[in-house]
Amino acid sequence: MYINKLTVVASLAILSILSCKKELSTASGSLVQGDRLTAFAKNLEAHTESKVVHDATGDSDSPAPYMDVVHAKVTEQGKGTLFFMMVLAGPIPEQPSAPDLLWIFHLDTDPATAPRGLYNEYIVRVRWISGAFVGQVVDRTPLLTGGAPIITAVPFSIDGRTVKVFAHLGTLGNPSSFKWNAATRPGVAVNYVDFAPDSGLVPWTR
Ligand SMILES: [Ca+2]
Repeated sequence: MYINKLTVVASLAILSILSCKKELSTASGSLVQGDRLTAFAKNLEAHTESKVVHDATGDSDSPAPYMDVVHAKVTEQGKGTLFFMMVLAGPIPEQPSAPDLLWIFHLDTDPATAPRGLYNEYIVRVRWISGAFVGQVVDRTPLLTGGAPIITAVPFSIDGRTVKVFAHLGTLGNPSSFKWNAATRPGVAVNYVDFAPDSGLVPWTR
């Protein structure tokens, strides 16, 4: 009985290490952190959490702490639903004074295409516009054939300094993998004020 249990545990550990090695080959090393385990285990944990990005506090071009990304994460939650989370340096006001604010995830689902010259085929975002918050997926792929982006409303939440958005993989073209970043900007026609990571994209694979 004990031997069987040990065998199972050992097998799981091997599977875990193999899985981590697989992720290591695609992950960008400096993007992830773990803080609870030994150095060796920390490395393993970092690989398994390769969809997490930590970003510096205070590096935003906006003085508003709620436009300063400090943490972002993309995980699959339930069958076919992606959970996007962004943590900011300060809480988002219930009624921001700015007319337009965006907390954005850019998704590059096809490295071979660049709708309107940009790398990202999809945008997942929470937007403060016209006096209300909305959660949206923006499908930019129609731009490749002269069409207009398709905007779909999706569930979202704001809890203090944490923004969450939920999107079905179907609204994102059912990708088996993609690369992403998180960003903030005070309006769609002005510069971004913060990116996480500062440069490059984070791989996500089912
Ligand atoms: Ca930041």
